[in-house]
Amino acid sequence: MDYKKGKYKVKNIKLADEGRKKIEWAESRMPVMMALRAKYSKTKPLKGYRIAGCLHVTKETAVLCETLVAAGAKVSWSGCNPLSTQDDVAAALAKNGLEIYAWHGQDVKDFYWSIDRTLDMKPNLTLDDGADLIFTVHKKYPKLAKEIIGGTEETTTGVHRLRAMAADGKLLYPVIAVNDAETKWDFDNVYGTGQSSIDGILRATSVLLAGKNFVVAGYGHCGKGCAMRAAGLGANVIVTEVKATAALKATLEGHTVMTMDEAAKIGDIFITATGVKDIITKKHFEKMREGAIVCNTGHYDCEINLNDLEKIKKAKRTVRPNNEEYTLKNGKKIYVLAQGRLVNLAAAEGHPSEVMDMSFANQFMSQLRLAGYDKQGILLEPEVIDIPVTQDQEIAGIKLKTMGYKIDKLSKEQEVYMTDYSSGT
Ligand code: 3DD
Repeated sequence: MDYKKGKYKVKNIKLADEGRKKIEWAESRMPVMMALRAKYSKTKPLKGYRIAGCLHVTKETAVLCETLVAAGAKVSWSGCNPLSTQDDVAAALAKNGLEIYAWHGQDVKDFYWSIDRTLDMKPNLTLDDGADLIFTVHKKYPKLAKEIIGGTEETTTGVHRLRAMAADGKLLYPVIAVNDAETKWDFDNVYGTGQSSIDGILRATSVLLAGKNFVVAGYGHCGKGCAMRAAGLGANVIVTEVKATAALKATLEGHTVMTMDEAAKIGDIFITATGVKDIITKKHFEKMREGAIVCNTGHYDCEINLNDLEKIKKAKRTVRPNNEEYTLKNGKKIYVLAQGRLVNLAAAEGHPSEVMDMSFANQFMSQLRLAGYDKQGILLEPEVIDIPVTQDQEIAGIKLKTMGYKIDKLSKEQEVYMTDYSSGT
């Protein structure tokens, strides 16, 4: 398609060549996705399907988008966070004919305008990260929801919201919980978030982590990854939690556990990874040390209460890209990264390609699964659906193979033994 006639709105189409080099870099590190693209570009099982996507526009997402198109789908895309779009990647996608509405630094109006544009093509499949697209369909286009076969959801926060909606009987079409796939949750959320969040902090501050008191709020998969990688760089990791078992796991990993009220007094760097609002508020800011750095790696920007900070500041200025210095009335300076939005995608490039390879293989295969049900005339209940266990093993198997690893196989006798409850010691 001649991009001059194409439907898109990006920051600057001239950035396309730079973006294309980043996408090629990602392709060379996403062997599972490229294997799926090679396989399904021949049979085009998504021909006739229209996918509206709302997911961070990164070099890895570009590989997902172009693989969906290669498999025959018509795709229209928006970013799922106002600060996470990589403008050169968006330009490269537009120049290659993808319908895309995404640019870095959108305001909330732009953000929802972009989602609306992706719905102009009347999708029959949706692909979300944080469920803003599916909620827009439910709120503004309930009639369109009736035409939608199903959707997929990338992130923990989004799956939580959708499960609550389904429990309320409000979900209008089935959604596959991509986040809950073992080959997403146990890899992307832990190893991806761990590395990319540190990446964002270092790009925005270039501080030494060794010896610093590094406070992680939330010890779920994401918090665990951040704690692990900060400890690896020599930081003293402090974990705050509300769930006893999670806090206990943190102590057994060698991290210190305390309340945020206590951690606020001694922390040098704070990162929130809870999915809950108001984790760091006025009373915490007022206790913080001079020069404390505060950031978030949760999906929404609700975890650090910036309204509270505005109330107790006497000055604010941007000191580095994605790094705002707040001078408080008590004279101390606090540094907030990426305006409290997810620091890994707003101040860096998100998770590395190698780990997104598996997350997006789950997205791609889940879209194929929904199209497959449709072709068989199977109407699914409007609920949240899990990934089949076999899919996790299949994706992990392809990944291992591309890394040159071989694993053992159970013999027939061993398989029998596994299910034979009669044999004991
Ligand atoms: N996310 C993290 N890194 C990403 C990347 N490089 N491209 C696209 C999306 C990316 C966020 C989500 O994949 C997922 O980790 C989440 O749970 O939000």
